[in-house]
Amino acid sequence: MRIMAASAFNLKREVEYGSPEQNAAVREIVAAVRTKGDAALLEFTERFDGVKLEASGLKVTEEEIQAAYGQVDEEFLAAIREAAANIRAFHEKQKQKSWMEPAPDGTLLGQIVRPLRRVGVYVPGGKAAYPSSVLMNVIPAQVAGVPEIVMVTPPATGGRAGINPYILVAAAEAGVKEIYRVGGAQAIAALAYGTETIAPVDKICGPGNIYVALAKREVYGAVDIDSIAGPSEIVVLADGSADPVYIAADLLSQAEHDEMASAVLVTPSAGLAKAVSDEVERQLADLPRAAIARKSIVDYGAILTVDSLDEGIAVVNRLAPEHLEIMTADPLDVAGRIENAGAIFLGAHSTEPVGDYFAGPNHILPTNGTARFASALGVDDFVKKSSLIRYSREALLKHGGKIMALARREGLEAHARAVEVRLMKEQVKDIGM
Ligand code: HSO
Ligand code: ZN
Repeated sequence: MRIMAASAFNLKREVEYGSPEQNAAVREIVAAVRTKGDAALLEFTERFDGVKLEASGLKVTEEEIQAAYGQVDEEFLAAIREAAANIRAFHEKQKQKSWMEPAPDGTLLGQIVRPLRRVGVYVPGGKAAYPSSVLMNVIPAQVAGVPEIVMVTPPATGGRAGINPYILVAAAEAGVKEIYRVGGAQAIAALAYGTETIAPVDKICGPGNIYVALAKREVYGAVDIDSIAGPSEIVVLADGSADPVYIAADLLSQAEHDEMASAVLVTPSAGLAKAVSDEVERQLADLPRAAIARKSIVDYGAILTVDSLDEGIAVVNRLAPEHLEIMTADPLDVAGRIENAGAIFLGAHSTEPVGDYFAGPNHILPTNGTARFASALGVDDFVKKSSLIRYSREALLKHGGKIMALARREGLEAHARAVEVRLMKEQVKDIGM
């Protein structure tokens, strides 16, 4: 792994906006689904997934879900159940309450928090189909109180209409009752605009390939979407006391996600830098996904040397990583000085997979430096708020003049008069005429 001065490192990955051809293809698919509904879904499913379906085959049946339970092992089932319980418990703490505040003059102000009515979760097919991500998308929506959560996922390619049993079991365990066998841009269009079989949703979330990402951008506005995730990132901030074997393992755990993933160590210890570099090489040797991990390490990975822990903290804040692991003498103290990071893992035993799968916090996190302003997916992403305003007669008499003054300065006379008609009538009553 390259070892370099932190000042020389610049993690720049272009956000993918797709080629003009890809954009045009997506626009065409979305328009076709919007006008032709199920017929277009079936046509695209045959063309892109090589699977010929009837409209009645779009919905995954209860029997298929039960059959999926027969295909997964007990160890997986027990682990995913415990993970789901942890994720649920963590997100319960994020819930915001509606509130109302009356004032002595009869004014009442407040905010009503309500869940979105219907949410669609996209789950990619193939190798990137992660049961853990099903839980991370679905559970916050459920905790928010969303009554209808639907999932879409492409059928296995090459004529088999089946869906990965681990995905189906994760969905069922999370409580999803409505699953459709459709993927790609066509699935996003169906969720946004609805078809004969799939009712439209209010928000679409979940990761997907470039066509899915472009389709989400295309339908944004008609529905809400989550942020479009970039490749995974890990930064480890460690001093000379940290174990190089652990650090190398953790860097590789994220490098194996994607050739464009980024794994970075920041350290003031030259000894640790060298030891981790050697250890990464050693561990790469027998990693099943070594080809992907190696490319990620070579292209986007680095060991950054700094003069002090303080400089290391400044570097981390500049990188604003999706995941940060702190392996120093006092990790909690360092965490207090981190301004930008999606999730922070403290100490030698909090390896990132603990959070990816099990601890409870969400693993859908801001990437590509967006931790400067964005947060983990959570309950807030599945609620909306209505403001509540009640003015009493007394309050309007007291403040009406100020409101009229503001309205007239904006040249909005009808606004002023909506107040004025009330003031006139009420003042007339007061004088007793
Ligand atoms: N590290 C990924 C999440 C994940 N890891 C899913 C394993 N499965 C992005 O935070
Ligand atoms: Zn991961």
